[in-house]
Amino acid sequence: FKRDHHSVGIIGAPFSKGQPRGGVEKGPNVIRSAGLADKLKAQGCSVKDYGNLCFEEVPGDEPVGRVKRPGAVGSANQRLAHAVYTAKTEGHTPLMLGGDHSLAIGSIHGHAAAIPGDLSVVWVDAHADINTPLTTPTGNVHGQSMSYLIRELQSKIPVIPQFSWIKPCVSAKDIVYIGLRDVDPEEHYILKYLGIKVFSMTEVDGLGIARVMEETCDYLFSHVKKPIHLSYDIDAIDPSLTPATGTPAVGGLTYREGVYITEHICQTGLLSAVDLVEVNPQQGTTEAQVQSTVDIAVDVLLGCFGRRRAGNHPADYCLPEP
Ligand code: Z70
Ligand code: MN
Ligand code: MN
Ligand code: MN
Repeated sequence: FKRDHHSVGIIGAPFSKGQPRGGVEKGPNVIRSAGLADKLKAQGCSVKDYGNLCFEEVPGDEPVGRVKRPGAVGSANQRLAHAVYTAKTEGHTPLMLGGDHSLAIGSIHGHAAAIPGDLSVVWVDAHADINTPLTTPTGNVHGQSMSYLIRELQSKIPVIPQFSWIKPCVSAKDIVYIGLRDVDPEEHYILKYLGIKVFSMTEVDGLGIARVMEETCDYLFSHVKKPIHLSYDIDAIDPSLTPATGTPAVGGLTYREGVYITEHICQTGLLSAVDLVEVNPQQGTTEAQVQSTVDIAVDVLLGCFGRRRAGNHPADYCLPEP
């Protein structure tokens, strides 16, 4: 068991055009306002905040086929990929604060470019976000992110000029999903067709979260131990706890399951980059709903970077003597 002290590189990605609801672009600042950086420092991390990325307006951004806002989504993700690449190259563990989940395209792309070999992806979400541009029922790119990144799926992806910079960089065998409960039929077919490892809420119920995480790591480590990209959609957690999100789905992870996932991945010592996405303060009905969502997002991130519920103390702590 290892718990190295990360240097966290925070990258704010205030972007919402991978889905239709406004407000998710406020995610980075509300998560910062909950004291994320100070809390990370208090548990022994060093923190570099790269600030928020600026995304360009793309006039006349008409759909390509079903895919909505291809210009804005393509450009934002290209900028994010560069930012994640830079943070990683400068020795930090990139922490991308979204924004919507289309941003995983740029985040994973930049991460993959910055490391010598392949990475693995742990995708914690109510949704699989693996529709292709030809299967998407909505055209929203946040429901398609993984399809652009998986090597084995590329023959099924039509050309989208604004996405031509994206090079598929993840193998289907290096992906684990946790928390799924709202999967389109075409997505379910893709997951089976590619043989992707899935721990849906049914497996979380049947095995318990401890066995799910053990099996996740056994599966990912069965060949070489690759750096882990954790892409965490806050809607994986039950909407009674994290209601301020765009597409809440009942029957989600408990607070304890949601945090256990991060504690377990942290102690592998392989966590190499993190996304926390889909916190939308405009989707909460009350201030308390927003606060609960943001506080839980922060606890998820503290778990990623070393917080343990049993308590923590500095490695060099000495008891005061009278
Ligand atoms: C739906 C689609 C969705 C969130 C993805 C997914 C919808 N299958 N919602 N992520 N938060 O539009 O492709
Ligand atoms: Mn998602
Ligand atoms: Mn690489
Ligand atoms: Mn989701």
